[in-house]
Amino acid sequence: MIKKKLIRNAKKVDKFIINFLKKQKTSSLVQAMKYSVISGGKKIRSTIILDAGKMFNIDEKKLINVCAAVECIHSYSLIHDDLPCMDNDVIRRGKPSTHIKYGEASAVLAGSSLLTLAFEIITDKKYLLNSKIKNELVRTLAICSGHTGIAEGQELDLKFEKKKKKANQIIDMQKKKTGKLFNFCLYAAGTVAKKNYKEKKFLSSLGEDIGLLFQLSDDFLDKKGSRKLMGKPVKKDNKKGKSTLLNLMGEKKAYLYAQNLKKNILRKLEKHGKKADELINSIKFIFDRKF
Ligand code: GRG
Repeated sequence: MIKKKLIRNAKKVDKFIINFLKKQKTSSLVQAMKYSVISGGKKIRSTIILDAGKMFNIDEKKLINVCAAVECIHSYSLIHDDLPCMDNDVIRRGKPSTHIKYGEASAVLAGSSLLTLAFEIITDKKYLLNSKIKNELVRTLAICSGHTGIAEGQELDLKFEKKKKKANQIIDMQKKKTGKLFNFCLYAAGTVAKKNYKEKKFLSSLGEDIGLLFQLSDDFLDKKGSRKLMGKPVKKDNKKGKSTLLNLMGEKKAYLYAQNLKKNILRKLEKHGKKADELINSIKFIFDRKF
């Protein structure tokens, strides 16, 4: 069931991005951008956005730009993450990483172009949201991505290598590196649904917890998962001396921590009743996933 939903949503987002790029002037970077963002990955963040939209009765058409923008930022972060100066990974989504396929310079530029494309997509004239909402989406996406968000998370992740860090430092780093984009996913659905400040704050924090859960399962999959299903090399975290909760606490304690985190997330969604069913299914997938 969840697999079908992921594929259906990924197709919609891919189609949107292809059409968006088609309407722009072309460039020598488009191929590398498409290589990274189209037909690659689970597009789980888009599914989370659309699930949250269902909770608030929002038409998918009102969220598709947000999904596409988030996937552009996500793919950008993966291109840069794979570079030799960062995690130095040569395989991503079962194929050569973007810098292996197109060279480092083009990969850096394709990544940067996906970052800016995200903002072009949200501010597009044809995206029929009022300017105030678009402005809020742009501002929040920028904050979540930049030096207090994903970029800082990545900086800390690299700095923490081979260092003994405390649980709260690792949680803070992972909530930035991975959690901030999930934070934005829920916040954006709340913003389009015109929720009040308190509700949006609640959604941000819930999204960040979902992101942390996602990262925890990623760390487990690095240790115990299949390279084939993951589409990327596994068993790297130990070799690189990555600071993860799994490395710090050991399997049993880290699993209990993740299980508890999942329970708390699901409890917070109870107030939305059946309308949260799709989101709940996706969160269960995040916890149990094998890819
Ligand atoms: C975004 C401003 C900005 C800077 C980028 C390089 C970098 C700074 C950040 C890296 C962040 C990173 C790699 C976080 C890990 C998140 C994670 C677990 C990614 C894997 O996500 P999946 O499984 O990937 O959703 P697919 O392939 O399915 O899309």
